[in-house]
Parts: sequence; structure tokens; C-alpha cells
Amino acid sequence: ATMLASAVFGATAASALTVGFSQIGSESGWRAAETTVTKQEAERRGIDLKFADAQQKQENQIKALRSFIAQGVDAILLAPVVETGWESVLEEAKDAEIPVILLDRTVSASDDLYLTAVTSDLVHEGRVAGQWLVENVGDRACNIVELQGTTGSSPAIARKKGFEEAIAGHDNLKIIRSQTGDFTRTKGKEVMESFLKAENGGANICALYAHNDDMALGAIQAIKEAGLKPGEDILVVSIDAVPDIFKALDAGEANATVELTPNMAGPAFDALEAYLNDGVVPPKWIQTESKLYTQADDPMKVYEEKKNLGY
Ligand code: GYE
Repeated sequence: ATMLASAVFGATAASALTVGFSQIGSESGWRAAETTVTKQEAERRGIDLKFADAQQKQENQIKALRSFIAQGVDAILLAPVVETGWESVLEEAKDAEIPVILLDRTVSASDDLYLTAVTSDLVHEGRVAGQWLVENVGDRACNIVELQGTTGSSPAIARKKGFEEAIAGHDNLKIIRSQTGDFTRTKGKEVMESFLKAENGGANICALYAHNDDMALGAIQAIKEAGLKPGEDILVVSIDAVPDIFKALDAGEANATVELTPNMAGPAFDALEAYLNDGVVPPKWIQTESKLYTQADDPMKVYEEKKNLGY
């Protein structure tokens, strides 16, 4: 009967889907855009999306997942705030035969506990950022300060690792300070202020590596308030490619960013519909692209394009 229904009604079969989405919160411009795009993609496909904002707390995400399971949703999208501690709730979803798709961050649990993960190569992003610095700093000694993402989150762990790999063997590049800015503008600014104070008003700092653009944008503000020129006195490299970083690139106040698409839901829903309607089992990892942008890439043009993509 199911086969007949999907054969007769085609795309209408998918319109009956109910999907729960446990989102982390709204810490960054990128995160807000991902939420917008997910809602748009659901609407476009006739998917009934149940949205839960966890306000950065894993316990809220676990509660949301249990509530989705109790409601008997057809599938769950999970953007996991941290990497560890998901086994029990993912097992509960598995026992209930509800497929879970991870969005933008990974978990340390066994991969048979979820259907697939739609993410970028988070280590590669860090490597691309580090390579940009290696290539643009040349032979001079360069002290780097690092603003890490949320402690225990897969992007904070992986972006640190990739960056360190890229600068390894270049002894003139050294990370002198590294602290979390929780992926927010406010904390990025605060922590950068403390770095500047501790490092001779910034005179000892050659470059900033921020795990996302929002923290970089907060730090740019701090650098300006300290009387230095971001992008010149202190090089700024970060990740996400949110619209505002293109304004900073255009103004010469940022130097490079690695793009992360906010459209994780498109590939996730494609995989889910193929799985539920046609039994197509997706690969465990659906990888999104990572592209480097610099001041040479017509930043204001990209800014305009970005504004139509959920930002
Ligand atoms: O880069 C950052 C966000 O999980 C990869 O989370 C994502 C990161 C993104 O808050 O801006």
C-alpha cells in the first residue's frame, strides 16, 4: 500500500513527513541563517518541522529529542552543541526506529546511532585558515592569538587541530594565546580585549585566528578601540563567510574567511526523503564545500549575494 501511495501521489508522500529539529541556539550569524534556511527548506517540501531552540545547553537538546521520540516524529535533525554524551538518547531514537541526521557538527558516538551527518570538513577549514597565514606572513616572526569556538564542540576541536597542522613546521608562526569566545561576537570582543591588554596593547600580536566570523567581528572592534588597524597591524582570519565579514574584508579590516554554507538542511532532507520513500541508504558523511575568500574576491558583491541565502 505504501508503494502504491508513493507511486500514485509522487512527491505528496513526502509532504506527510514530520521532522523534529533540535537547534543549538542563535550564537552566531551563521547559526541564525542555518535556522532560517532549514525552516524554508521544510516549508518548500511540505515537511512539518518541529523546531526546538536549546539555548546552548545539551540537556535541553536531550529533552527535545526525547519529546520528539515520544511524539513519534518521522525523523530528527540534531545540531549537537558538544561532541560527547549522546549515546543514550541516540539509542532511544534507534530503538524507536526514528532516523537521526546530524547537522553541521559531529558526535563521538558510534556512527550506527545516526543515519548520516551533513557537515563540512571541519579540520580542513582550520588547515585552509592556517595555510593562508603561512603563505601571507612570509618569513617574519608572527605571534598568533586564537579565539576558540564553544568548548567541547566538534568545530572548536577540529578547527584548532587543522590550524595547528597547517602552521606546524613553520617556526616563525606561534600561537601565544588561545581561549574560547563561545562563537559569539560579545565574547570574541571581550577575550580579544584581554589578549590586547596582556600583549603590550597588541604590539606583540601579529595575527588573530578566530574559529568563526562573529568572534572575529567582535575582535575587530576591540582592535580598533585599542587604536590599532585590524587587517594590517593584526591580520584577521576566520571561518563561516557571513555577510558582515565581507564588509570587513572590503574595508581592509579582515583578511580571509573560509565559507560554510548555512544550507545543511537541503542535503539532509534530500537524503531523508530518498531513505524514507525509496529505501536509499545515504553515506555516513555528506560533506559540504569549504571555499577561501580574501580581500581580492570582490567582497561587496559576495556580501550582496550572501544576503539572499538566509542571512
Ligand atoms: O561555524 C559557528 C556556529 O557548528 C560549524 O557553529 C558550526 C559552527 C559555525 O555557531 O558560527
